[in-house]
Amino acid sequence: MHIGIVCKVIDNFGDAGFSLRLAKALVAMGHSVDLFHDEPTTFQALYPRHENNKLSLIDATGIDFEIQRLKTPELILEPFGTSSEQTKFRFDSALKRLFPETPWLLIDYLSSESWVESFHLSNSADPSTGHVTTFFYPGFTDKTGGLIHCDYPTHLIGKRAASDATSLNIFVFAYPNAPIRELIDSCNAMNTRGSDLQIGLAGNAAAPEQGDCANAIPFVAQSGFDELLATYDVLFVRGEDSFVRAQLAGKPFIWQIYPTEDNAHAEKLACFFDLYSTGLGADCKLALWNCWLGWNGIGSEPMPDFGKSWIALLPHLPELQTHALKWQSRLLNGRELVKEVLTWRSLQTPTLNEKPDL
Ligand code: TRH
Repeated sequence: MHIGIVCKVIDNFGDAGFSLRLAKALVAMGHSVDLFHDEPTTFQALYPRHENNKLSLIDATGIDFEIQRLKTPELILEPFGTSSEQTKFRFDSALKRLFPETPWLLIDYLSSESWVESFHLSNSADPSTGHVTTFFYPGFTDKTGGLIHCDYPTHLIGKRAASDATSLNIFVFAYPNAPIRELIDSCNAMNTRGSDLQIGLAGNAAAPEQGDCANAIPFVAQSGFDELLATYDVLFVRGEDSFVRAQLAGKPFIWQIYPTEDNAHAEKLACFFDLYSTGLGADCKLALWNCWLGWNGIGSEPMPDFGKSWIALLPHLPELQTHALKWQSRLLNGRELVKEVLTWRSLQTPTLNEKPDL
């Protein structure tokens, strides 16, 4: 099947990262994909080499859709539904005009809030054009669209952290407002007392200072990201895609959620934590939650020193590691997003637009 993916990059790496992962997984299943995007620099960083002829990355800002000869897609996927005025180039509109009969699936943000189950696979018709969009919700339960995990490298599954009790490699991929300095300072202090904590700072984190137990990690292509995470013992991740990959890695992790202006992210963080932490002992759960809150800057001012929450978490890492492997197995045996998308498409016959009841 030939599939179109519409990716409008709002910021950072997540919009492009998710779209690319989806495209590569579809191609690995034998489909061909045109991935239309508006941010060549970001895609260049994530996908520096042309790895497969069946995947075309198309800079939609540089083409005229009316004259371009495009192969008709049998399915169009629009991750994150950024077709609003947020983005400058409305190439989603051009594709809707060119291919009005193609089933269109809008893949929304990942959330563990309970409402996503009832909205998953609901339809909406544009009153002015009649174009039908179906809303697909990724998630952690069997009533959602699941997560992309078909691409997780099998040789990395079930790997335990290599380090002993005093040595720990910590991966940090965070937004600039995270208390990174407090994390580094507390690790520096632990090391003076005989520990061996080392921090790898990914993304555009500020450069470490002299004497810090931290170093900057060069950006790796997305195809090397899982391998990179696998070399660390604890993962600080953010947004959506690295958050999911940390869970698939089966490691203890601290999630910095993408902050929204309406503060809805605090509720989302708590919903996921409730789900994830089920089965942890009370002390471990509290220590982890304190770290998540502090790392996200959520709570009443003045915020407690993050370094203290972090140090309080360290004795719980063995329990968290065992828990993380159980969670990894639960996800890998749970719903797989790419398969769910294809199953949905196989049920759209002839197409949604031709269905008389819509
Ligand atoms: O970069 P993110 O914060 O992305 C986002 C965006 O803010 C976006 O608007 C929002 O929609 C989303 O979060 C929820 O974090 P995320 O989602 O983890 O994406 C990062 C991607 O970058 C992911 O695919 C992994 C990849 N990556 C690499 O391939 N190599 C690297 O070295 C690093 C650090 C990341």
